[in-house]
Amino acid sequence: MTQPHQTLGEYIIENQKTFQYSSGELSRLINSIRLAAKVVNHEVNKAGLVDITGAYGETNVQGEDQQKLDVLANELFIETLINREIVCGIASEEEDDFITVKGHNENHDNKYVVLMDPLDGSSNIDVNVSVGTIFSIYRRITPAGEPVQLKDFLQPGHQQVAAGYIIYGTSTMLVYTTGHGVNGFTLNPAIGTYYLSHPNMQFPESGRIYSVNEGNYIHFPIGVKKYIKYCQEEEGDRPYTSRYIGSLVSDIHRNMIKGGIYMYPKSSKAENGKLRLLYECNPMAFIVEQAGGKASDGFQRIMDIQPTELHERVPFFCGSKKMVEKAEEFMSK
Ligand code: P6P
Repeated sequence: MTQPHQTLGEYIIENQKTFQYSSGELSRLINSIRLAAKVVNHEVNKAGLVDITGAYGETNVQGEDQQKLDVLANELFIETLINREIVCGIASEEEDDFITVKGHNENHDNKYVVLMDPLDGSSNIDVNVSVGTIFSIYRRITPAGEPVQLKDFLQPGHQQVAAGYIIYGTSTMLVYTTGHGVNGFTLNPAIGTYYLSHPNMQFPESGRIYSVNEGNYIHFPIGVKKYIKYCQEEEGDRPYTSRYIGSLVSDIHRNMIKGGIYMYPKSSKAENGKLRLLYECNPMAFIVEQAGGKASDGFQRIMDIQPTELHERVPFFCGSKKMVEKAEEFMSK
């Protein structure tokens, strides 16, 4: 009989000592995300069956129609994180401002802040395309005991202590890093347990997949246009294959397994691109770099960017190291 895969719980306990500041709180934080993800997974998987899909009739701070599952996922993760009394603050794509969280005795002693996109790619829900949750975890930099402040959330990505995503696809996976490599856990929905299915994930150094919304081609900077044409030329291992799901977690997860580059460049329609630095680009960049890949805005490392506001957007080039470097070469000319 093959050795059963390690469960997420067993993995966390075994690697507890490698967590920086291993007071067990980060483990409990990851566990709370694991629990909320199971509930969201249940709701996402039955979305077509009950009147829970479709727009919620509200728009979020991004001006995007809020899908009902967006709102539900946001509320579920916030509630779970607050109940576990580990975080002092939460920021979410679905919340205009950050949420201050008090501890059990009304104090502000909790050490961590969580930033998240509770359900990225939610416009895909009604067409049954996979979506994802993205989370980013920092230690607060303001003194414990005081209410969390905006500066606790505006830390550069290289300060993250953990980051991860859940992909609600043909199977549900939790993929995360605490700075010691990237591991993927697949949920067995029958028993509600995650198993270590993808240990030590490595981003292939190169690949033959490029992911970009080519419908925006005419609006891209000339360097991006020239890189896309480079991908399409008949030479060596090119032309590459174009694969774009329109769901960030799905596109990057596929490229991390097969090799490839994901691009959301700036354009004449969106001067800083579309993706948010704090709860989309930074966590994905942490994961991609920990797996040996690269993530930049076309010019500088994503995780070195000093954030200035919660919902700021940045251009995003992310994936196989050699492919990102080639794209940056075209951008620099
Ligand atoms: P476009 C989903 O809304 C999202 O934030 C990412 O998940 C996805 O990669 C991107 O936007 C798709 O944007 O403009 O190509 O539809």
